[in-house]
Amino acid sequence: MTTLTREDILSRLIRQHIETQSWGYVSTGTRFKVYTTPGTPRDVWEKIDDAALVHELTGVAPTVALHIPWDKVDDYQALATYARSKNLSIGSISPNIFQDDDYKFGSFTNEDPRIRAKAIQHSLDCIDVMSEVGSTVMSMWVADGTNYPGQGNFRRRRQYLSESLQEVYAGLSDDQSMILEYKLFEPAFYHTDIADWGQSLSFCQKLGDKAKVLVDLGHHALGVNIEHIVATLIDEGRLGGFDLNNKKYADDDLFVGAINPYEMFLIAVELVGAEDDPNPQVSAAAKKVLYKIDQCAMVEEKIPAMLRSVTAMQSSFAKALLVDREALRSAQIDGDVVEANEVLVDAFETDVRPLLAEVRERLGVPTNPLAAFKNSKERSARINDRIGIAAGW
Ligand code: LRH
Ligand code: MN
Repeated sequence: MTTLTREDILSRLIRQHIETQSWGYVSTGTRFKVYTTPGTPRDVWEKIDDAALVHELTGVAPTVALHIPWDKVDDYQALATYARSKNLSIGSISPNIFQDDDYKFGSFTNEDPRIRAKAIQHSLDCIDVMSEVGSTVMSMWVADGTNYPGQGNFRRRRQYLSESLQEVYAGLSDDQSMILEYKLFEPAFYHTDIADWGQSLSFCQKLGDKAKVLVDLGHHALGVNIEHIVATLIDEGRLGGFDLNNKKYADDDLFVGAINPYEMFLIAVELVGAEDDPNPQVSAAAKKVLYKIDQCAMVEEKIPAMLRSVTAMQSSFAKALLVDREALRSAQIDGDVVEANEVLVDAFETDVRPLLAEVRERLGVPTNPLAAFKNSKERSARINDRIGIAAGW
């Protein structure tokens, strides 16, 4: 088994930090339909209430990501104070440069300099929001792309994008950073300007040290080896964070571990290995990686779906911490292929529920957060009290 002591593993799991996302608590759907669910928040304050409840029930979700303008308020300091009163902090801030009508033909890549300037100004305004709420991470997704060959000039767009990102990057203060997301397709269906990890990495390297890559687990072509991408980005010192969810086909945004928990485990193996890397730069960078949920509960209740994702992340990391890395290394060096895989699978197939129950006891939270919520008055109160239009995106 692992060379880590039980106490090592328990203390690592107790310190785990999973950031939930405000838009994971509201009505979202597909282009075909957005269903509502009883008890859904009606505004950002109720989104904060739900994120705070998820932290209260798990002990490892102390921050919530906001998306602007979905979470726009007149007084962001009041919002941060409200969150703190609920034992929660505001986490990363996402500018929305994909829903305004002006962005029909792109935001940072638009041929019209006035529209590029508009997207840049919105992003700079989001940096002001970060300063007001005490957030240090800008989570940037550029949805820009085209639907048909010939519609756009790849290199001219790349030039516009690079210039736009530089203007936003220049607005960051020393303690603020940017994580740059990539996505293979959707909403664009022919090309996307930041379509894969390599394209995001090349922009980040051009921007500077405060720019790193954001890996959304739903943004790859089928069959792509995400744990290998993660290892590569760790090696480049440019892994900034994750948008955590799960998928069967495309950007399905299902909850973590619902379809492929083994993949999430293999990704966690790369991460805990990096946290313990003898190279202090690698381990320090690995300990700064942001784990942010980015899912859409389209037909299921939002809080249970969020609890499923947070506890699935705890399970993936608990199993990854159980990997006997010395046995793995010697099997790899000896070319003992079957043994090497066996070492991993042995950890993956270990029942970590007793270990996680102990983590939760030490955190003073329910040993089964999902069951605790289901039987709670919190759930029934939300269903009974939250009358009126549910928030959505
Ligand atoms: C794009 C994305 C991005 C968010 C959006 C809500 O698919 O993953 O991270 O801004 O979802
Ligand atoms: Mn995402």
